Amino acid sequence: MKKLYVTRTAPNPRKALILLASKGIDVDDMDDVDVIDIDFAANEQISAEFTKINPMQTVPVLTLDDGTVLNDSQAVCEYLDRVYGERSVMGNDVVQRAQVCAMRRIAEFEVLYNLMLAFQHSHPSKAQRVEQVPEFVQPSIARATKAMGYFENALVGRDYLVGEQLSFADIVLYLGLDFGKILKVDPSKQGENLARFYKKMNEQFSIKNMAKAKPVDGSK
Ligand SMILES: N[C@@H](CCC(=O)N[C@@H](CS)C(=O)NCC(=O)O)C(=O)O
Repeated sequence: MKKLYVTRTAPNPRKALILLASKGIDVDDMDDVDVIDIDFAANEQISAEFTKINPMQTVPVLTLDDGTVLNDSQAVCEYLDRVYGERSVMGNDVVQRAQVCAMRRIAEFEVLYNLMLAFQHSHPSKAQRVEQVPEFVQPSIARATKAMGYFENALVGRDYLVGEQLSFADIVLYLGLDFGKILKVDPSKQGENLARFYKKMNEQFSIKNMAKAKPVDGSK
């Protein structure tokens, strides 16, 4: 059985969960994948058991039947995209794949990464993991919001960043915008096109809307 280690509230594992959901696949209902929830509040990501699986102590991680360990969200998503569902969210042809790659990297490195940096350097829960430099926080947020302007323009007259269908670039941009809320960067105030894009993505892929239905007795 393959194992997918995730924390359902964290952006990088959410990439994998949203990718599957966008293909109509319920991660908790896959025949050949067991989902293992890693609880950050209990520091499970730094436990000895999990460190053996991923010495980087991060999620997501996908382990395959032959023992292969994929310990990076892009690698996990490339694998899931090729193996499950009909349509690739990485692009329908060579040019689209390249366009999705470009947009995804800009969304990742300029928006999501800078906001994650701001969070890591400011949030008490990250103090043990990161040598916090408070001076990083505001410039990182400013860099992320500046890049949002690029996406605001890219979305003029369009529902998606590339082509006519949702791609992985949209998923990463959405996660960047959503993560901004933790740092009080309101995704509905970064331009009308981004606001429209965020609202539509959030209706489908918010943490709340994707929450695992738990039995009332809490046995699962
Ligand atoms: N390059 C890695 C980074 C993954 C990453 O940073 N994941 C975060 C969650 S979004 C994590 O596991 N953090 C652990 C922690 O903060 O202790 C990837 O994209 O998979």
